[in-house]
Amino acid sequence: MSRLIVISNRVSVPKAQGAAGAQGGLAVALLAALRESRGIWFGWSGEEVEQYEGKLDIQRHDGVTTVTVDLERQDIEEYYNGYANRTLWPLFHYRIDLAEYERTFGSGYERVNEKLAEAVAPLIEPDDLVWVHDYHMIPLGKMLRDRGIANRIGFFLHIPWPPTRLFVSLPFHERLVRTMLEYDLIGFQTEEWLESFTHYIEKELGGAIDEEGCLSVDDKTVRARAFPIGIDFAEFTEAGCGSEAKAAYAQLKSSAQEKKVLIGVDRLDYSKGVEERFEGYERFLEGYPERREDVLLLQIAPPSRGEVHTYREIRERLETLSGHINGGFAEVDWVPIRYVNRGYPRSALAGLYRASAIALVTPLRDGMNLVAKEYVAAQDPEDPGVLILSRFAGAALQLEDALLVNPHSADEVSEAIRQALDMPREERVRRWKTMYANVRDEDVEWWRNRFVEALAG
Ligand code: ADQ
Repeated sequence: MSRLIVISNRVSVPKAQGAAGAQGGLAVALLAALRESRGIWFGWSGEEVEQYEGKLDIQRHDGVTTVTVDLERQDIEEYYNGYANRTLWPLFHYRIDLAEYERTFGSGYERVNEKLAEAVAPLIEPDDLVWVHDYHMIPLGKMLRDRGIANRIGFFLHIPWPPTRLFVSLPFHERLVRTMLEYDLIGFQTEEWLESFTHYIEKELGGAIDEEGCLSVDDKTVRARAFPIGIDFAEFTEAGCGSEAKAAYAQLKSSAQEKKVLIGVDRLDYSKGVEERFEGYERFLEGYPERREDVLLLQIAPPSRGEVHTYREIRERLETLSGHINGGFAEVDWVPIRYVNRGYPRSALAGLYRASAIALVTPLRDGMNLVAKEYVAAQDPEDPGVLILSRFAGAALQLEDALLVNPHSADEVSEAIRQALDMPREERVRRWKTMYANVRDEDVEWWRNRFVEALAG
């Protein structure tokens, strides 16, 4: 088995025993593969340093080596807060209205990718498989090639790839995509994002695609395929049986007092459609006044990327909107929205999901969306809840038995809530069963193995 080198913006250091529940499913899956292959996980430490010197912080925990570097202020501003989160993130989520095309962001992004390539290249040995993750690191493979790295290098994009007509609004788009031709394998979450990418290759670069998914442009070829990511099913199910999950379940059940709970769990981000969700819920409260007091919406959304202005704005807008809805509809003993601005460990989330009759997962655009899968995994097989899922989430291509909605339409969201509340148990069980089989079988290990095998083969 070849040694695996994982490269991503941030590195997850293995946690001490007992704290595993706090670690994301992706981290758990990658750490398991790294442990088996005695691999290395490389990336930014998340820390700032006065002056960048490329000093490596090498640590070994539980059979895994992690190697991190600190970045200086300007690097973090231009590469992370700038190009990654203010240019690529909005553009790739179809929000060209929010995308900022600052020249310094683009040059900072390339500069930091060069620094990271320079730092990691000496660690790579001839038989290693190199796996680069996500939009922070798109050109990294090319920068490794420039340093003589001839290994197999794969890239996986966790977020959507935008349609060509939007993507070409990015200055130097061709330069960015041409760096991707240096990979051996490029993975997308769904066929839809893969299609957008191949469309760009054909229309803008005059490339050709064969039946195997090999793209060729001039003298370069690269394989591109869809590899939908899953959750760490075994770990999540186990967490759901633990005391933390049970306590969260009991607490929500008792405080809901027989009302049906609708749950939303999101990182606070405009792509997640939380405002539109609140509006859909408000439409439901207006349209079905007699059912108001049967329901409550629990929205969990911890702040993210606090340094980026847009994120402060969305937080303020959500606070105003939930205040407006609560002000307009609340009774002495009932408040329609409980808006909680903090994160929870996934073990507690498992209990909250199980206690909720409906999940509202309504992103305006999402690479995959693991919350939808976690909700399905957490349900009681005898009495499962209903998943209302945006058709614009990658997960909708696998979870076809969810109630699929257009998250921009308050009417559709409202109607789906009504339909979910009225859905007979047999139908809930039938829909849940097929989704559950998918979430269980196409889990994060399945995803990781498919990618690594395709890269190695
Ligand atoms: P994210 O945009 O972060 O990830 P998502 O897949 O929904 O989105 O969530 C990732 C994890 O964060 C889940 O395990 C979830 O439980 C946790 N989480 C989210 N909100 C939380 C909250 N309020 N409190 C506690 N935990 C919370 C990106 C892409 C996605 C893609 C993933 C994985 O944007 O489309 O599914 O990567 O590839």
